[in-house]
Amino acid sequence: MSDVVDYRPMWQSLGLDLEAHDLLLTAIPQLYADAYLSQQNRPEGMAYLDFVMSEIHGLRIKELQDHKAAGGTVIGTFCLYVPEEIIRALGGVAVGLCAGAEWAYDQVEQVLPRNTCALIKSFMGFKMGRVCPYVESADLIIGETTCDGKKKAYELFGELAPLHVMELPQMKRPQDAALWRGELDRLVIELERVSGRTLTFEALQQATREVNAKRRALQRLNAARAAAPAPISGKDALLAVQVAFYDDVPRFTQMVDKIADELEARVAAGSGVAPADAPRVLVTGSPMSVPNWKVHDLVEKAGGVVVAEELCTGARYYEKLVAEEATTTEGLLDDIAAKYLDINCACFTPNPGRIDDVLRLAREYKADGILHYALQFCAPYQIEATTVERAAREAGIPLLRVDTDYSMEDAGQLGTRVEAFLEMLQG
Ligand code: BJ8
Repeated sequence: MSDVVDYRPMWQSLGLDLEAHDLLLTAIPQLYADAYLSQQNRPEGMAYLDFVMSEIHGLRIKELQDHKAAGGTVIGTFCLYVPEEIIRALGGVAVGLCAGAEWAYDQVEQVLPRNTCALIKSFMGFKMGRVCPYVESADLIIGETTCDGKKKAYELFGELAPLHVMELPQMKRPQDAALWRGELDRLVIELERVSGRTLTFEALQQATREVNAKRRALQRLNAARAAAPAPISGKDALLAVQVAFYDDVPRFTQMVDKIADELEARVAAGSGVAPADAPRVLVTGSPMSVPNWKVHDLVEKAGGVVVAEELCTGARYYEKLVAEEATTTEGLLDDIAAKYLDINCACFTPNPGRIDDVLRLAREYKADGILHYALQFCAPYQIEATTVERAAREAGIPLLRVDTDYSMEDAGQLGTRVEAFLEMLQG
């Protein structure tokens, strides 16, 4: 946090538990320093993301308060299927609320079973423990019917915060697409109510262009990772997508484009962050929210390099764009609905698109191996791991399955498995 500005009055006005919040703010910089600042030869442009991280509960929250004071709204989201374009077009700033750290589990386990995935326990814990200024800044939080755990947890979460739940179908047939399109209309009505504004074509078109530009910048940054040696660590690339969920969109786009310029120059010069023969790993599975850097950290500290993520905090976030040619609001909403339904989450059945994506990304990024990461008790990803593993075997790509949570208790054991996997890849 900044040494200069005292944010405590702001946190207090948001209703945070200041003592608990202090504890959280002591833990994250240590984690960050160990995982991030210890890296060698990072792109200079990463200084921006270091700064954003250092102000994650400070300056960015102040910006959100200023935005609200100027008549805008802050809208919290938990899932990639929630269209940021519509939120922005109605004067909202979208902020991703998934949390990647254990918090207030003693309180959470009074209302949720212990064997609930860490992502759900964590978002409930951040709310029940009153330590997240993003949750407390939100005028509305949007949930979605993805996995059963989230769906049922939202019923309890909705008792604590203003919540709107979108019904996400679990198949991709024409009738499912029609249902989903209707859910976008329902979202527009709810956001118009909360913002007091009316959706216009011009605003939706501009928001679509801005969010696409953000995705294009991330596409550029990530495309450079296909080179050997990799010009940026997997950890840094993961951080860029994590920050994309809550940073100011045009500013973030500009800064990521600068990092991409730097990476393209590194590729041209043949310089990188790891030796050219370092084992290259594709990571696929459950999302990784800040400050969940555990798996990338283990791989890269063991001498490997993560070159791509088939994750919601990875390619699923930036690969697909919304078509920009529509000339009416309805047409744009159709295109937004189509783009978002085209995300391949394991909550869908069947989900062949994800298998195709994993194999394609492994090829494009010249991965030597695939690490399948699932949160414990995340049935969709833990079960789909079997299908991914079979496909990888058929394609001749070694795969390591890692089921874990947010604690560091298994780090030693996981580290040993990761090291053995990397050795095998080096053959
Ligand atoms: S689009 S991955 S963000 S639903 S980890 S809560 S699935 S039990 S988060 Fe997700 Fe949207 Fe899909 Fe992405 Fe359930 Fe699994 Fe927990 Fe999960």
